[in-house]
Amino acid sequence: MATLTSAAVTIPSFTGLKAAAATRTTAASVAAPKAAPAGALSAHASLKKIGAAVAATAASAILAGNALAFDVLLGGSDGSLAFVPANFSVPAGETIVFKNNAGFPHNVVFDEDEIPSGVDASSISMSEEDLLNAPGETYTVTLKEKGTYTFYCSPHQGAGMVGKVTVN
Ligand SMILES: [Cu+2]
Repeated sequence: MATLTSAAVTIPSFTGLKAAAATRTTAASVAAPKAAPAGALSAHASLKKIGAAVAATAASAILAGNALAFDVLLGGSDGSLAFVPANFSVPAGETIVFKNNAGFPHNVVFDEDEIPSGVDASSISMSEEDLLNAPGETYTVTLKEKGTYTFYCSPHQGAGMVGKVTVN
């Protein structure tokens, strides 16, 4: 895994949605979506501003078989190379669904130096070479250890496509 420069970790508010989404997640591992704690649905409300993306977001949650998931768009609808939102919180165990939106290919790689100690970055990341190429493609991960995690899109890390999730 590459290490992020401090510059890359400074996450600009690409779309203004930044801290808009506050959800909760719980711990878990990678893999298949599982039932998340109730109340996570409120996360979807914060995506309202994205307009058309709302329907797509809901669809992805349904496809994942998990209505209680936190959705993150890969690529802003305005063309920005960013995670939307780029900075959010989830309760431990809540499923996070990263969905290809625009400007792909994208991927999701957690920085091994910027995640809670004891967590294996490779177990929660896509490989650097693995890319989501098609619109609507998703990558799902569930984080069980509390703490902050920094992640990036390897093709666009240099362009500032980095994000941070706080697991409470
Ligand atoms: Cu990207």
